[in-house]
Amino acid sequence: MINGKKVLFSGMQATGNLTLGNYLGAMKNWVTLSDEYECFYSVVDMHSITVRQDPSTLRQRARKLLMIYIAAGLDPEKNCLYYQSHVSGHAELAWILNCFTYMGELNRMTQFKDKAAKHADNINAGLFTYPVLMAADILLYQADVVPVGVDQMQHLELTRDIAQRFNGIYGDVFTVPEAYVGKVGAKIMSLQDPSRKMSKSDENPNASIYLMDDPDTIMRKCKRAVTDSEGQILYREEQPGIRNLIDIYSACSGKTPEETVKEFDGKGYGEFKMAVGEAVNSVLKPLQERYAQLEKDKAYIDRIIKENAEKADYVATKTLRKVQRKVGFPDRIR
Ligand code: ATP
Ligand code: LTN
Repeated sequence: MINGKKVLFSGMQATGNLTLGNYLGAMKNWVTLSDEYECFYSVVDMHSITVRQDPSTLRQRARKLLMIYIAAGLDPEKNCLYYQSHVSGHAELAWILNCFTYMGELNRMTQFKDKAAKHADNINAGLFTYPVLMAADILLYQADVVPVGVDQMQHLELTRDIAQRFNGIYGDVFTVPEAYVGKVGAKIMSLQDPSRKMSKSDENPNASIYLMDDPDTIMRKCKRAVTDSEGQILYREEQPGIRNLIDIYSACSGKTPEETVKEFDGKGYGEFKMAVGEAVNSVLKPLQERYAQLEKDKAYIDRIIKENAEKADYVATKTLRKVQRKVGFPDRIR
């Protein structure tokens, strides 16, 4: 508990161009939950270097991502938005937790297997212990809840196992966190192949809507979205393309999929696709406008970065000192 509220932690990597999937699956829920919890949203740049990065691109993208957090509606005066690399406790706790995590557990992680296959020339130890750093992120802030998309559930289970193992040995040190997965939009699919998830690393630009796409591009991508020849707008497995568009429309307009189906009963695909494009634009336009404003205000963003890093560091250090004592490191002499 901080300020009488439960704690929420989540993070996103600053790699690639953010998609509508990232927004509807993760960021939109962050905004909804931000009043109820004391929130920490990190730009996890330390996770990014598990895959080779160009330094200046990484720096630019990290700053952009932080501004997108704000543009998406997270008030940086109320929510702690910060860079992971500015708080040294993440690396320090990760080291300790590495000594409480088994090789066998890390070997089972499907994201490691996928990324190792994708980057066969650089299977580094950081890629392997990535989930331990993620556990450290969450446990440092004693988070009660962690909103993520479905693909991160396995890492969250491991975090819970590590926390329980540590608590079993040393007493109640860590809060054991719960995952939060949203109801609508938890898995947005590719517009060109609705059997695959919309991903920022897709080579085909028509497969994803990017958060910074202009209105005409968004309309064009929606019009070209792969559907079927059934001719009916129904929410069912047999029509994965239409189902995905219903998910997108519902998530953007705040309706349930059932309400959307009713609204478009008897209408054609062309008309529906136009409505989807307009709904996406109505969500992304204000985000893009706020982002353009923020880009002009360097001093404001710099102040946010500095103040929030200090706030995060204060909370993180409190947990870290407790953990260091528990494992038997000597006290610091003041
Ligand atoms: P990559 O395509 O490079 O694997 P990614 O697009 O999956 O990246 P991440 O940085 O791994 O993005 O994910 C950030 C957050 O967005 C996570 O919480 C993830 O679950 C969520 N997310 C990513 N893609 C989607 C999607 N298509 N639908 C819903 N949520 C998503
Ligand atoms: N592994 C996550 C990003 C991430 C994260 C976290 C999410 C790193 N640390 C802590 C939630 C909580 C990803 O690839 N999407």
